[in-house]
Amino acid sequence: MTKHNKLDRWVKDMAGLCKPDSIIWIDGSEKQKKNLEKEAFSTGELIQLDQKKLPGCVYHRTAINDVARTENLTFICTKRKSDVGPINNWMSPPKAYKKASDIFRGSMKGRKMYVIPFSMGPVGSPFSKIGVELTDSIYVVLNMLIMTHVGRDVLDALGCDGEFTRCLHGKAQIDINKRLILHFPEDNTIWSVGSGYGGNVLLGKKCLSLRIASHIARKEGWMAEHMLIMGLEDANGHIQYITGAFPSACGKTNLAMLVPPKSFKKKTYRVWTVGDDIAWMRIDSDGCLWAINPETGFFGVTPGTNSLSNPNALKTIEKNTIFTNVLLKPDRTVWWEDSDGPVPKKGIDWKGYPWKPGRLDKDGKVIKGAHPNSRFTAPISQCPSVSFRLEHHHGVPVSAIMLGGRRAHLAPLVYESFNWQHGVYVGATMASERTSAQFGKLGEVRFDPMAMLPFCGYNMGDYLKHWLKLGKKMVKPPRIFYVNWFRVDKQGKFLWPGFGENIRILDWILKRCNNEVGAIKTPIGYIPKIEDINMSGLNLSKDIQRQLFSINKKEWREELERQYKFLTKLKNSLPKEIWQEYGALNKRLK
Ligand code: GTP
Ligand code: SPV
Ligand code: MN
Repeated sequence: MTKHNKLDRWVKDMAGLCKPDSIIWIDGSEKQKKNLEKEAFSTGELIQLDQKKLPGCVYHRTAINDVARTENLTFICTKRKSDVGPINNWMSPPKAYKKASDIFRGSMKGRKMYVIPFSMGPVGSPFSKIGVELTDSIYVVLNMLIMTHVGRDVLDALGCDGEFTRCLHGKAQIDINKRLILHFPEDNTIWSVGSGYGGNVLLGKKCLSLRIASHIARKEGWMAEHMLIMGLEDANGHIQYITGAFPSACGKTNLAMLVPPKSFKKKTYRVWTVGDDIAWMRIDSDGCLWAINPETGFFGVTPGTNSLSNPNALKTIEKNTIFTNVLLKPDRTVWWEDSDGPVPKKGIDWKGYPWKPGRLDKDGKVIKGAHPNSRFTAPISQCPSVSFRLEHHHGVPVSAIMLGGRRAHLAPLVYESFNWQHGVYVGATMASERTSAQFGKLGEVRFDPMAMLPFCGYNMGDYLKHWLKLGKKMVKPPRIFYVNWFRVDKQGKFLWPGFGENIRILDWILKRCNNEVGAIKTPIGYIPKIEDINMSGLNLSKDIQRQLFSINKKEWREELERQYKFLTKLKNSLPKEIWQEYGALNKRLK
């Protein structure tokens, strides 16, 4: 199948370790895909959904203990521990290869090994990266076909000696005690074993496009970020692009395909979706920052997705979609909490048990039909707002970068950093409440620099240095903003309606980029003058508007203490500029 000797050798070596019954090369054809689906239907790995109502759609359940990324089992494996820094999990490469080999050994007996050549970014573009994933899971193959460019043309682009990331995945026993997600940036290699959940096993996504790519980007002078990319076209046809780094399950997919509400009349925008999760950005010959989305699909959160919150997502998932861990209805369609239509009278829940609304578990909690981190996998090309520049190798120029997270208190709806260096400080000290996209305690606030805490493939201090360095190289660096859609009132209700209404904040961000409005200087950054935000048709009381933008100095001083504790964890790798910014903020808050 390949004239690339090193690739051929590696596939044979890995097959020697895992002992599959056969090896199948994925060619990207519709025919092969259909055959794989058929095989997965016959084994129960997939269930075919009603082909009239949901053409091309399939259903999958993961194991019950395998429903989110497992950050504690995720390691960066470099020769020197100091290269991964104080907050990444580290394992020495010999130990990591040995531990994983013991699990991989013979684990594909009775199974097939699929070879998936894939490209992150358009095939053949100078800014794309090629990987080859070996897996014993048809579910993984079908997801990769949606999420990346797969097939023969990738092998052609690789030629007989091209560089590629060696990605090995095996389900083994799906045993949480025998699960490891290992990255070897010095070998351009990823090994993932013992899981069947998206972010752990679709190795082009977080593993290659963030952890390995961030390592490469540092060497090559570009950035690999956990960001959405969207364009906003004004009435004159002028399009400006914004990226946004929010932690997992904090609103990237929703914002990337936002539909402006009817009540927002003053200015009409058309939204163009470029990406919802990952941005690769580099300084182009014009000295500006340009971004591409290396993926071709969405792996999006289902609960809460409905025709009011995200109409474009609903249109995107009408066909050719893989639904994972949602509720299966008797008519072979799907449902999840807060979706459209009536709550079904019965169904089979994400665990595979008969389900009825309102049933309680042994702790008295309502049993959900869909897991809170249930997902859809769908081609970005099916999104009504997909950008016409998606496949353009230069990508799109970036006017503004948003940072954000879930903060019930403290952080205002939006503020702007004073400059690039201050913006990097805001990113370095970002914190957010934990969501169900990660294993761990829900709701706990944790620091998550640039939404990259679980995804940075090297020392976080060096990563922040890299941001500072690139900022100095740009002729006109994007402005950096912070947004928080999740502030609540005393009753715990969201103060801001969010979703489509977020256009009002994006409108202000663009006005700031175009020097059309002033702002109020506060200790933490510039906040809007209320009259500069279009609130027409929202019915938000003056008091709520005030609460949304209030900055409580006492609370911020407490936050500053937490920031200090977090930053000291990064130790001496932390750039001095970050301490400068800390000192300046401390002074402003006195
Ligand atoms: P990952 O795929 O894990 O990286 O998540 P994401 O950042 O793309 O988040 P997504 O857009 O899927 O949203 C996650 C959850 O946040 C969903 O349950 C949404 O309903 C909810 N959400 C998104 N945007 C808003 C908003 O503006 N306001 C509120 N209140 N909730 C939102
Ligand atoms: C995230 O958790 O940030 C996701 C989903 O986008 S996963 O691919 O599982 O990482
Ligand atoms: Mn994500």
